[in-house]
This record gives sequence, C-alpha cells and structure tokens, in this order.
Amino acid sequence: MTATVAPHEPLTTAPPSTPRKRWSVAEVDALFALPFNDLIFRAQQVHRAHFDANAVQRSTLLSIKTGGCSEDCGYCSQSARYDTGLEKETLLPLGEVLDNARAAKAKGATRFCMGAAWRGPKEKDLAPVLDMVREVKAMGLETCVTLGMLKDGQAEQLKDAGLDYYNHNIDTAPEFYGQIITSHTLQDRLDTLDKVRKAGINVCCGGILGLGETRKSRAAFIAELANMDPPPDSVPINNLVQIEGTPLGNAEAIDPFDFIRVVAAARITMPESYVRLSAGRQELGDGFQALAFLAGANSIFYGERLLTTDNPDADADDRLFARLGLKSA
Ligand code: SAM
Ligand code: DTB
Ligand code: SF4
Repeated sequence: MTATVAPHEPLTTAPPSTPRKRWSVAEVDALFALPFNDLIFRAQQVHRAHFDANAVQRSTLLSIKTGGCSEDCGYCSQSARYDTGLEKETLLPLGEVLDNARAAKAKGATRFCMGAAWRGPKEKDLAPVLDMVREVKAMGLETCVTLGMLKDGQAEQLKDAGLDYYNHNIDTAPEFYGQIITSHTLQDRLDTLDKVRKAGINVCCGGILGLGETRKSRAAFIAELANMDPPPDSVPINNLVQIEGTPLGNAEAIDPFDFIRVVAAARITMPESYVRLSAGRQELGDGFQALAFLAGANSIFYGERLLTTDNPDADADDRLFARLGLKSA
C-alpha cells in the first residue's frame, strides 16, 4: 500500500514566513505629511527597536579613478559631457590606495569605499581593483566599491576577492530618472543590483535629494528602495552638492527639514538597513546632522573628501560625535 499525503499537509514544520510589507507611494507620502515631531518620534521608535540609537557606522571614501565618465548624470562633476573643470585621471596605483585605507583605519573608519567614474568596468579595469579589494580587506577593513554597471561574472570576481558591499544608487524616483540621466536606464541599474545580490555581496543603494524632484517623487524613490526584496543593506541619502557646469549646478536647494523627513521615512520603511547621511553633510551644519541622527541615520562618510568634493574634517566629526555622545558602530 502506498502512503498518501493530504494535499494541504505542510511539507516542513517551519512556521509560514510573514510576507514583508510593501510600501505604496501614497503611504510614504503620508509619512511626509505628518507633523515633523510625530514623524521623528516614529522614526526613533523604529530605530531603537532595531539598532543602538547612539552608534554610527563610519565609511571612508576614495576616488580611485576620477573624471572622464561617459555617462550624463545631470548632477555629476565627473561626467565627460560637462565642463566642470575636473581633470580626468587614470586609476590610482595600489600603493596609494592602501596608504589611504591605512590612514582611514587609523582614524576609526570601519569600511573603505573605492569609487571609479566608469559606466562600468572593462575586464582590464577590474583586475587591479580586485587587488585593491583583496589588500584592503586584509587590513581588517570592510570593503566597498562603486564602479558602475557590472557585466555577468564580474560580481562573482569581486565577491571572491573579498568585497563586502557594492554601491549602486537608483538615485531618484522611477518616473523622474529619465530627466536626470539618459545614458542608461533605471532598469540597467536594477540589473546590476540583481547581479550583486546574487553573488552574495551586500547591497548599498540610495540616491540624491535636491534634483528638483517633487515630494511625490521623493516618496516614490523611498518606496522603490523599501520594496526591494530584500531592501538594501545600506541606504545612502545624498544631498545634492551643486557642481558648476552641470545641468543641476543651479538647482534649488532642498529645505533641510524635508531632507530630514526623507531620512526618517527611509528609517521607518527600511527598519533593518543602515541609513547613511551621505554627500552634502557639510552644508547641513551640526544642528541638522543631529536631527538626521535622531531621525534614524546611523552611518556617515568620514574623512575630508567625498569623491571630488569636500566633506567635514574627521576632527570636526569627532567633536560632533563627542558633543552628541555618539559612538562608532
Ligand atoms: N560611476 C559610479 C556610479 O554612478 O554608480 C560610481 C560613482 S557615482 C559618483 C556614485 C553616486 O554618487 C551617484 O549615484 C550619486 O548618488 C552620488 N553623487 C554623484 N555626484 C553627486 C553630487 N554632486 N551630489 C550628491 N551626490 C552625488
Ligand atoms: C553615494 O551614495 N555617495 C557617495 C558614494 N555613494 C560613492 C558619493 C558622493 C559624491 C559626492 C560628489 C563628489 O564628491 O563628487
Ligand atoms: Fe559617471 Fe557615476 Fe558620475 Fe554618472 S554618477 S556620470 S555614472 S561617475
């Protein structure tokens, strides 16, 4: 006699997993409509349920290949299409990268992020970057690179070299993307993110505010990130650094309270992700940075330079951390 299994009988004893909440654009927009204090309170509650509220992770950035990029991202100093006065450089030698990584570690950074102004790496470009990843990892730092779009197999090579994070931003709302960038599509970016995730590398993905986007577009941008399955491990929120010579060189700056609202919405919708207060921190000043930490930001770029623009000095950040009682994550 053959045993029969009832069709409804569960195949395993594991409890059914609860599906993750999907965020509609309207729901994120409703967060933006809350009174500021109510929104910050909600963000703090979520933050404290998932993280040490006084710990902030620090990553140091280095531009390993500056300028001359083929892409037309309307905010970027490194696009070859705009005259921003930036000199195109070749890939930095390994020794110089390692000197920078060593200094970043000595200063207290726990992750070292290497950025290249490429549409994506060619095979010959990737080999020296793999050496950088291997050697930086061997120093006891977490590794991150941002190299543009990846071809099949490249993410696996990076993973094998010891890469912990790949940064690749969706930058803005799906419906607004084509007004900022035309040389590649949002789908191209999503395809690379998929390759990164499948290779077992942590995803760092966020975007920029202050591009002239509407409040609704900000909501759509956050919903797009939050509905990724899983959401990015790290979510950089950049405040546009206006670069003379780019199409967005004269863009109207975002109201800093609205910037903080987006940080809070990122925290509420992506409770387990690190939310990074990224470019434009200098311009925010100490008070708004403190508000961003209160709203759930728990990561920063640390060190006097971003890629091509200035960031607060590490010593100034140390003083701010001391004044706020913040510690390293
Ligand atoms: N080429 C690679 C790419 O596009 O992914 C890596 C470098 S690119 C400069 C990384 C990110 O920096 C962009 O996606 C954007 O979010 C941010 N970024 C670039 N220029 C910026 C600016 N002027 N202000 C704020 N963020 C900026
Ligand atoms: C991210 O989201 N912000 C960083 C990092 N990822 C690579 C870059 C910010 C660049 C700011 C403008 C500049 O310095 O060129
Ligand atoms: Fe190139 Fe990246 Fe700048 Fe776009 S954001 S122009 S892809 S370096």
